[in-house]
Amino acid sequence: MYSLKDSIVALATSPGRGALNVVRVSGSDSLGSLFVKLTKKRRLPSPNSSYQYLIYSKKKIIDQSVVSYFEAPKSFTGENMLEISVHGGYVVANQVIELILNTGCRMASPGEFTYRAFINNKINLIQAEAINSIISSENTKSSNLYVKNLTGGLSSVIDGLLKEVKDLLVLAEHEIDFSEEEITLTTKKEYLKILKNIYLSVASTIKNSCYEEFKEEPRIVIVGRPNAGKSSLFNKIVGYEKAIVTNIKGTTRDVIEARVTLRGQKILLADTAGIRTTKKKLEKLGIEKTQEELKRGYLFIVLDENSPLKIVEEIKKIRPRALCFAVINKIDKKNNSVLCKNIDYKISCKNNSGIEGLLTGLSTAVEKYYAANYQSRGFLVNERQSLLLSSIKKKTGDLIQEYGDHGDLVLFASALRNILNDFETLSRPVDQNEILNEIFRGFCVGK
Ligand SMILES: Nc1nc2c(ncn2[C@@H]2O[C@H](COP(=O)(O)OP(=O)(O)OP(=O)(O)O)[C@@H](O)[C@H]2O)c(=O)[nH]1
Ligand SMILES: [Mg+2]
Repeated sequence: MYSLKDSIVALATSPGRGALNVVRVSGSDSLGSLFVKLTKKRRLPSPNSSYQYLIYSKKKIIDQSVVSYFEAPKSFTGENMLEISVHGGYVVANQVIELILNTGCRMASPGEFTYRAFINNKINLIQAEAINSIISSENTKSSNLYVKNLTGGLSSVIDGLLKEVKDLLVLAEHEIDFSEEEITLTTKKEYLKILKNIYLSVASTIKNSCYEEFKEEPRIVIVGRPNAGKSSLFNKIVGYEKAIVTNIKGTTRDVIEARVTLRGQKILLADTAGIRTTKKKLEKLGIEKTQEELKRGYLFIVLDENSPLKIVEEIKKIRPRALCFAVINKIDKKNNSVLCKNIDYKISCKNNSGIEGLLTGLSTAVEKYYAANYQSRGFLVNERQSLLLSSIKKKTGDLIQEYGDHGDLVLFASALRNILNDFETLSRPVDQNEILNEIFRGFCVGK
């Protein structure tokens, strides 16, 4: 794992053009000499403060920046830290990092700042994972739930349960060491009662967590007759000409997919082959694929120049509760504005009219999708956490059964130790380099 001896430096922001870049330094050493070298001031400012400084490379000013100084243990890593906000772009931050490297700091590896925060007991493993998940979150709902993991939610539940298991183990081990004459023994019934409560809490935490849903963004499928303008609309939403658009009917054959962020929410948009009866083999195959899409889409944008309602009916035959937007396209052509009964949106991909309204409708539907999947759940767990929680639930359930049968306290304590170990792996693994390696290496540099 990472060495904790050296001071480390890294760019905390994404490299490239932007207003600001933040260079982070963390170390157990005083960062005084480094600060003095960069700013030509006599000493570090008072802890937990931010001031504006000129930054020097030898005698040359290279930037005007804001430096925040955090003194251990009151910092993200629990060590002394400097956060230097320089102007954005490719040049200044690299110059500053270069200067810092020349003072004996080394470049941080991915996740090394968070690793130090973990080692210094500023956060537990669930919180460390939450930080990484927030950074890579692609929709507001999951991000909000991960913030809850970070600020206590899941980790306080796990830590609470961990303590209960530990207390129970201490009690059992204590009784194993003493005889009946020396202390009042806890009854088998009492042990089982405490263990059952732990089991129920784990079960309800699992029930109250979502994992699978997190991976799936809502699948929004554009369907309709050939030439309705499906690919044109698809390209509009995606933001570039991803799908081929021609005036030849049956242009699109394969299902074309794109992951798009629609007003802050991730969606998977699919363009399909136009539905019609045809003898052309390739087009037929494409239409079969469209039929498959009808079975799995969350929302269908049913597009037609005149009447999308017939296809809406066809979809409803297969999926009675499917969400369908009946959309008329090409309203720039005069004759299309007439037939408008039961139509949700009238648009023109050619002159952009009605597109914003359609996007608003879509984003409201997507909001509902995420709300249904996330709002009823309290926690969002990753695969590692999900597997461990299931294993704990199984082991606890088995132990209730087995101890109920044999009543042997030594066996009980040994199985309980195993459960405690799983809890610790979840939030604060002791000496499990492999797990830590895997988790922190998945971070970005500077975090
Ligand atoms: N006037 C007008 N033409 C449009 C509009 N939208 C698309 N078109 C044209 O309609 C033709 C078909 O567009 P596509 O986007 O390829 O239609 P499609 O539904 O994907 O067609 P297939 O893939 O063959 O099923 C093209 O010539 C487009 O330029 C519109 O809003 N107004
Ligand atoms: Mg097409």
